[in-house]
Amino acid sequence: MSSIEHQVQPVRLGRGFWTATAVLSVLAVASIVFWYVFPLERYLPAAIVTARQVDTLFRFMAATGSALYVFVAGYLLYFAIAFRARSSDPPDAIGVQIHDNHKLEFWWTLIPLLFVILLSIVSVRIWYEIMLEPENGLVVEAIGHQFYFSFRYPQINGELTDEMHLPLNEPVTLNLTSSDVIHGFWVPAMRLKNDTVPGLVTTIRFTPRLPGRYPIICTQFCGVLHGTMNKQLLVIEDKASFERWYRGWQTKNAHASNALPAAGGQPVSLQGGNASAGQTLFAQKCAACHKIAPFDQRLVGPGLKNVLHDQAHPNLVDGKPATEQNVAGILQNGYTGSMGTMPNASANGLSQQDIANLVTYLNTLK
Ligand code: HEC
Ligand SMILES: [Cu+2]
Repeated sequence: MSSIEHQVQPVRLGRGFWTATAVLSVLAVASIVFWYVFPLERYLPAAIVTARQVDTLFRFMAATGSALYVFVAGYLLYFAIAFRARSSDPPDAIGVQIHDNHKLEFWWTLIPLLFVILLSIVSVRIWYEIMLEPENGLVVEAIGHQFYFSFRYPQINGELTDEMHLPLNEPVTLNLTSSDVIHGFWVPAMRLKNDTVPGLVTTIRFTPRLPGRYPIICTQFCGVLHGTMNKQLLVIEDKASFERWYRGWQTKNAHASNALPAAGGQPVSLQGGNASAGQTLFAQKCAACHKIAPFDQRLVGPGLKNVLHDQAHPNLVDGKPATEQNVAGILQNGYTGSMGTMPNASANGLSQQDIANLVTYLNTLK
């Protein structure tokens, strides 16, 4: 028998094939059931409302993925064994060469196509639920540093560097940014994760639903001590405990705002400030680093549109209340904080009159 004749033998799928199919079907169904009964939340609590939606998506993908894997890997094994070379085969025997099977090709295109469409519908629905979290509520900032996260809260001076506390069942808007390199803010229990990028503010919204203490982990390799950025905790607690914690920090950090701005010990005189001269100066000396836009819209430094009239940021970056005198203090002395360095008056080439003009101008913006 020549090897050419050998090639045209039709392939027969015997009893073995149907047995294998039955076994694989049982395994596939078992893997689907496994993912739907597996107690995910026992191993990874769902700390926020939308965490459960993400779990729904995860279960769906894991179940369908495992079932698919069972069939692909199972048939691969079955065919490798069923069609193996036998010792009775001639030494030059080659396997059956098959071209084109329109029926098979039709189904293996259609089924994955339908599956991918279904997957995108489920994903988009869940994505919308995550994006549609309420916009009001507590606004918190988390800032990545080498090698820790710091947190800013409305009406608490300065930055907190130990834990991030949030009240139960209240919508949160979390603004993320970085002071040095790219970090990744990840709380596995929230199922949400976002990079913190210098010069950019990204926002995530969520509602805590389960009290507890959950690790915050950095997910971008950010330097030698990157691996240590998993020590801080997100603490979700009832409203009363949160209020106690919040007031505690307000009192503890209160002194920061009581210090007077010093221009070499002397307050800067704001007499005779001219707003339009200030506006011109701003375009020349400040616009490279600041937009006339809300605080969160950063270039290098924060947006300055509401700097003197911002309910959400009653304090300046140095923790002092947003008064004309304190803004003048920052222009005079500069300030290095979590976002970078605001140059002082001599670096910016500002006279006392320039400072008065700039502050007067900033005060006209709302
Ligand atoms: C090289 C970039 C740079 C330039 C130029 C610059 N700033 Fe800044 N400024 C910053 C940074 C960065 C911060 C925030 C510092 C921090 O908290 O880390 C800041 C903070 C401030 C703040 C405090 C804002 C707040 O909400 O607390 C004010 C006000 C301010 N700058 C005004 C000005 C003015 C007016 C000028 C122009 C004379 C100017 N800056 C020029 C980088 C700059
Ligand atoms: Cu990091």
